[in-house]
Amino acid sequence: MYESDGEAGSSGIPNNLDAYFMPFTANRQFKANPRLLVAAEGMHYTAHDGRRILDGTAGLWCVNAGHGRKPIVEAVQRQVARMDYAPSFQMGHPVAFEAAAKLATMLPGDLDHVFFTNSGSEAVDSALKIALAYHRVRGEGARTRLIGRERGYHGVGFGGISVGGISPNRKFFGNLLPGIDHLPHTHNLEKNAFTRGQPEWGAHLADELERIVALHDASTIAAVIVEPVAGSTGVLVPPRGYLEKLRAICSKYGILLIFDEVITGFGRLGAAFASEYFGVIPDMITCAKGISNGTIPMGAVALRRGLYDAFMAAAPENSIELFHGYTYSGHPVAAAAAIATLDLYVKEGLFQRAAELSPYWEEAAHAMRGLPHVIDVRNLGLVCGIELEPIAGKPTARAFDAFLRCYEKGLLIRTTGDIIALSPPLIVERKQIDEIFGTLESVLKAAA
Ligand code: PXG
Repeated sequence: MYESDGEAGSSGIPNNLDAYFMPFTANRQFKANPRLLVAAEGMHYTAHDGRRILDGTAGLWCVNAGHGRKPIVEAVQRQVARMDYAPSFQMGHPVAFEAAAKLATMLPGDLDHVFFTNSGSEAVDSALKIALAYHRVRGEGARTRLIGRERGYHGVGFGGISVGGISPNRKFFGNLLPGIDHLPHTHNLEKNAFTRGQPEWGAHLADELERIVALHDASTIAAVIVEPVAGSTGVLVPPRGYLEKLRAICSKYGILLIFDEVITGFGRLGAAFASEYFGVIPDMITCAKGISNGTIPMGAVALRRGLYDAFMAAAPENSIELFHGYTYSGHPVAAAAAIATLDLYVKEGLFQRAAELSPYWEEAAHAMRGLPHVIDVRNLGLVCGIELEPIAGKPTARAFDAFLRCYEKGLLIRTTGDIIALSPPLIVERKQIDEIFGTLESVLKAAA
């Protein structure tokens, strides 16, 4: 049972749940029946009532090396004791430089410069700003349009929700950024349901970018941003050839291509980045989550060398090249966590491990086909989406019910709409894969 600092009642639940306005949560429903996690180790959480919960989602897609990993915990402890904080404007500290250099060795192609943020949302807004500023410093300041995609999730900053394609994340928040357009999403159950890996149908949807360019003219477009595999809206795997086409069209028109790899980075697909997995090199990569294994908040924008060089070439040596940054850019404790995390990924070969496990994962996921209300299963690397037929008039209810039942049975899954998303830590064992899908199977059968 969880021992609190005196604020919790005998149930292990804090006496006051009211003050905390919870993010992306049905606050009143949650507070009426709270689900609290109080400890974590390896593949498991401990719930407030003492139950062990198998983590089928790596937290929120971030704890790729598993929970409570000693080398990361100790690196954080050492760093916070040695130096808690140092300013990052016109000052520096060694740990941030080391973290950037280490990350650069992991990045594909000539993406070898790194700008640090504290989250994926900040990474996205930073990348969009860098894109605008890059064109401006090169004398193409008319390139101000940003192109996102329907069903894209790029965090919750104004830039991210503007290029994002999720209606509820946009409609409450006014006018958003001007000068945005969207590619169509690639999800199509009629053509692609139950595809293993990348679907054959849909590469032509990238040609919509040609239509958008024809409408606005390339000279007004700064960047295209997409998730290589869309995570939050339910694991949408790119059709074969789709990302290659986007790359070719962007190159043809001098438009920057940004891959938002907040979820796909750090081994989720069985390679360091999706960019490496698909063999398509963008101009910038945004990442976060797995960069520090979720221990300390951190995000980053990786840039190709030419972009960094353009900023350096455009301004006199004593002037600031990019008027952007955060108090906590390259925070020493986050940077220490990142260094230890990246070392651990390499030492344990976790990306390779994900690649080796992915056929087993694929089999286990597709065994869900035929269960009640399952209308699609899709997968890549160590991620899968299982789409359920919505209950008429009650969208999201069926998947949320499965989430609650799984939690009761000691399994954490994630749902979005009526889609179940699974993305375990990369240390997952085969028997735990069996347990994840075994529990899910029993829940889907029981709910039928
Ligand atoms: N881009 C992508 C592709 C993401 O998936 C963000 C940006 C924003 O990152 P921050 O660190 O600002 O949250 C994300 C975040 C889910 C879920 O269950 C996904 C995210 C966050 C929380 C829940 O789908 N992705």
